[in-house]
Amino acid sequence: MHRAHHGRVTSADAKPAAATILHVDLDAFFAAVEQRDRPELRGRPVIVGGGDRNARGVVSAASYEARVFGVRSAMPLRTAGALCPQGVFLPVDGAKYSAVSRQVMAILRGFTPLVEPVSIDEAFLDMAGTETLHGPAEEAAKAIKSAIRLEVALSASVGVATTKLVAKVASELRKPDGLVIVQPGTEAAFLAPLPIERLWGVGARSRAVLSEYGVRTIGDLAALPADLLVRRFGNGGPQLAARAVGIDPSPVGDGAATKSVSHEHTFDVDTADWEVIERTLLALSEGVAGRLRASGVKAGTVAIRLRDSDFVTISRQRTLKRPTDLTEPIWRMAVSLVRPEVRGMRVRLLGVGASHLTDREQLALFGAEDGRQRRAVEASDAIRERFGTRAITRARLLDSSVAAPFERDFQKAPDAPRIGSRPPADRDTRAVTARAQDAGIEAEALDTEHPFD
Ligand code: DCP
Ligand code: MG
Repeated sequence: MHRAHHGRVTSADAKPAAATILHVDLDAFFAAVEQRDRPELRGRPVIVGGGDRNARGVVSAASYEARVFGVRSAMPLRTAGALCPQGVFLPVDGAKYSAVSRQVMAILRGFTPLVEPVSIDEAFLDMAGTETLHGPAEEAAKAIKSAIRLEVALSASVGVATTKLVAKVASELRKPDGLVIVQPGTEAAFLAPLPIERLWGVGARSRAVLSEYGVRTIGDLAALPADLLVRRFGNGGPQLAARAVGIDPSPVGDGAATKSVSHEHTFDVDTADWEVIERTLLALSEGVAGRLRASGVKAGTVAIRLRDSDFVTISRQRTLKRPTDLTEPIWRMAVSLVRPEVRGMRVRLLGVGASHLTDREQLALFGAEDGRQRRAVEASDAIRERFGTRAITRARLLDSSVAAPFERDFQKAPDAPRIGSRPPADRDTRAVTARAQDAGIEAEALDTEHPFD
């Protein structure tokens, strides 16, 4: 009889782990905030993004009234305008939404210290050990939903399960205002009938491979022979099989364990144009530096990742003279690491990462600060928070085809699960995919010191 010493008990003879993990996701977040603040918009189709049905750009959020017309996030505003002529189009008020986001995260932290924000409007919580305070996780979930309604007048959907993966799938199932509890031991049965698109962490590329085998539901995937998955997905195969039955060992982390941050961009068309490569590195470095600043840490090491048209991938990393959270030094280092490698290569993917993170306060003791540059950067962060990412963009980025990193910069750790040695672009969750269309960039924060494995 074997029982795990730590964490979840997995052996068959043991009692299944309790469902203590919650995934909380606000409903139609940006649109709901606008409807909250302007009662005349309640019950009407509200579309946030651009502020004008004829504007360029995409929909950030659509109220559920607008979704009836087929309007969705990441859809061009003009398409939304055509689908929903009576829609109310509003600009993105990034500062307001991030302030509300912070309020919501604070409410969540009132229920458990183990809160892992995933994006501006969603977080994982682990309620283990809070039962005497909040009762079983189901009760806690209800209390959290009412607290959010009472304190910030918004509605949230919650999934409760034994793993982050299943909780995430569960919260999406009955939106808006949903509460879905998946009892321990029923994870595989819960997932089986759902379309494979719902399986968090399985990207479009993997799905394309799986469709060759007629996989439409998560249950179809669970039924595939293990050796086939290994043949087609390598190291990722076993993890894919595990995810199909709801197994996900990743703990709810409060971000303290984040050891590196990275941003990646896959080009629509592979490029050998050094101008484009340099600009892309700048956009990526800006994203990485923004995330470092948001978490109050500096990086000692910069890493790059480079993939060519033949999918050959290389990583290089080098230590900085002094740790930084500024775009410029990260970009310079990234450029110097990439330059010698690209000769004639058609680049498919570029990544910039930062690791060996240290607390900013710790560093300030050593006086390793460039005051002027810091003040400029902090001013631009403030503007970014007030007006959204696009308000401030370096001249070099202006004519770039690469969008500025999405305004989640100031949020913590947007994270996509990693599946083994995953084929490229395989980590897109629904949320990350949607945003990646907006930003053209994927981001992650990892608990490893090697941003690119
Ligand atoms: N967002 C964005 N661009 C995207 C996707 C999302 O700007 N392509 C922003 C607007 C959303 C917020 O992030 O309101 C949260 O994203 P969600 O995916 O959680 O979408 P919603 O909260 O709007 O709707 P749902 O009720 O489906 O969660
Ligand atoms: Mg949401």
